[in-house]
Amino acid sequence: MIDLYTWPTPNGHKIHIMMEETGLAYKVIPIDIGAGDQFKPEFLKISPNNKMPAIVDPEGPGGKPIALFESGAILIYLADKSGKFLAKDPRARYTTLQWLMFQMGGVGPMFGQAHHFRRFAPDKIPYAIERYTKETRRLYGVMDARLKDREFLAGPYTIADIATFPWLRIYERGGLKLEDFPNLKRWYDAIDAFWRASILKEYFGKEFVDTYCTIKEVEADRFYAEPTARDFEWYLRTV
Ligand SMILES: N[C@@H](CCC(=O)N[C@@H](CS)C(=O)NCC(=O)O)C(=O)O
Repeated sequence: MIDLYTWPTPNGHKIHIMMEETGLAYKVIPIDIGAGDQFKPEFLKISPNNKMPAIVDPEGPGGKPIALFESGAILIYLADKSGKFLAKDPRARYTTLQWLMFQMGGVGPMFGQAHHFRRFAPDKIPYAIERYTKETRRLYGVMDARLKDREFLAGPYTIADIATFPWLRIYERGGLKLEDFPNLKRWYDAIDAFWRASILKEYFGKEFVDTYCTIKEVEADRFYAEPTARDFEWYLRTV
């Protein structure tokens, strides 16, 4: 049983999706980043960068425990462990890793800054808003062009899509419209439909899905800034 240290943020959701899609056994250990759990010495031993998500797998390589932080590294590890969503064939594998790194180095940090300066910064700084909104729009364009002639970022559905999707779920924070990027929207809708219908719906029940996944909820910033009672209900169900 893998211990998953997490909180309902886009980086956390990457691993929630991966765990559910692979069917690996896991236990959630909430790291309430609003309350400062990420700075507790016991968590820093696992994640010295004081960020969630992180995992501890008691059955790591060589049958020995392994602790990992950084969602990209965790996704690669879980893909190798489960044999899913990351091909063994070198060409396909590197293509997936390339788009995973594109998410880790581009989409995550840049969207994060755009969301921060647009929605959360106490002062509205036009230079910062413009800079990160522009970069977010550019990254949308890169993905839209990539998805023009393939279903998913690396071809088949892989950890690159799993890493990217949670950041697109909150696209309204970036001040952009998915409708302006038709290939990206088609990709988003396909994963959204699958993720909601096949996994969350069955696993958590309709009420949870409807409340948790709607843009309305995201707009209210409840699922990120102030996890709801339902978020905690989810943890209780998964622990
Ligand atoms: N590159 C890291 C980023 C993780 C990250 O930024 N986590 C945030 C929440 S989404 C966090 O734990 N923040 C707490 C803090 O910085 O104190 C990853 O992908 O795992």
